Amino acid sequence: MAAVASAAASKEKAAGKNVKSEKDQLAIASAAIKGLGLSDQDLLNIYQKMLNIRHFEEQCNRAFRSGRVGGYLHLYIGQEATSMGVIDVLKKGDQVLSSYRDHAHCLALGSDPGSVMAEIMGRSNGVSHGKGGSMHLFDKEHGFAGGYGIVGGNVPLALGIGWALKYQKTDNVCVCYVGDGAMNAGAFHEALNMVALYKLPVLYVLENNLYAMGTSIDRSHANTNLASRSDSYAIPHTSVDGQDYFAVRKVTSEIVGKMRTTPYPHFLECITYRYVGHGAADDAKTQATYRNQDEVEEWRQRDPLGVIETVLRSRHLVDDARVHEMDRAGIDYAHAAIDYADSSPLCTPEDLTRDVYVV
Ligand SMILES: Cc1ncc(C[n+]2csc(CCOP(=O)(O)OP(=O)(O)O)c2C)c(N)n1
Repeated sequence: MAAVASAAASKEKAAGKNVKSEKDQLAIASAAIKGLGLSDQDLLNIYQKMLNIRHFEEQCNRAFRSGRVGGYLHLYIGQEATSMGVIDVLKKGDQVLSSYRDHAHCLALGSDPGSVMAEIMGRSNGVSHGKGGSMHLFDKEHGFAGGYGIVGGNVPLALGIGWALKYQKTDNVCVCYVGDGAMNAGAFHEALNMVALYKLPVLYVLENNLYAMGTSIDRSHANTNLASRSDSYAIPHTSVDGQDYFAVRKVTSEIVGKMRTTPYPHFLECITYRYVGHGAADDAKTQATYRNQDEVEEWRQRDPLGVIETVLRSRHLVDDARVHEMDRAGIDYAHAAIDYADSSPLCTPEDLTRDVYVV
């Protein structure tokens, strides 16, 4: 319990950056919506997409609990605005890398939900042909350069992709998602130095959910102003409320717009929270050793879905019945993915050795 108490200061500080009155929240959203030129239909589509991703994750959890998902499963529930808000700015040819908490990034890019679920359940028609599972989704067609199980392992890979994009004289960018835990890996610092030295178009997106497994940021970072750590490598940084899709999208649109004309890295910190355990096997008892339920409930008040719903209601685009209908459509989306995966063939021993080497 001492650990929970000692972690409180930094966590409150980080969370406090996200606390706004409903009036302020709506004003921020209105300015972003106007600046981004989003129509009413766009707003409804964004809400539906986020509901789909949320229900997809809920169904993954059920599949895991019924023994249909082998290996690890890390859910993304609570962090949806950080994947969608960035990815919705991207265009064809841009590349995205994630960590092991990667389902939402792949889905936000437009991967087929059935094929993503099939991968998570080890089926041969999954996006990585059943060889990767939950942590190693990959979808070249949609610009998803992979989820990675090695913490920080994707950071130098983004440097390589950024180099290729610049060498090929494209105006594309590479987005690399990292967790706060990844920032203390050596490879993170080597890569950040080189990415700035070579002026590469790489956007590192820190999903600061305040914990790496059960370790709070102030127990693992000497400097808990995490974004400022990119100063050491002359990389500009921005911090944003990671629960607010509109705020994330607006700031990303500005950063990526500049990056396309003048390649240079940027470090974007999204302050967010996961409502569920680190992994699906991280139960309530384990979580109680590092955070208390009041904290989780506080963050739930700022659920990214709730933030969008408030905007939609204020514009009279939805009422209770419409919200219910859209939620139902999200459940159907997730069930269809599960049904597809359940009826798909399991990865065979032959599948495991196919496509391993390319000559
Ligand atoms: C190199 C390496 N060391 C340790 C681990 C074990 N591990 C898995 S997840 C994790 C915590 C990472 O936390 P963070 O980067 O904040 O991401 P989050 O889980 O919050 O999304 C650790 C230490 C690993 N996968 N890779």
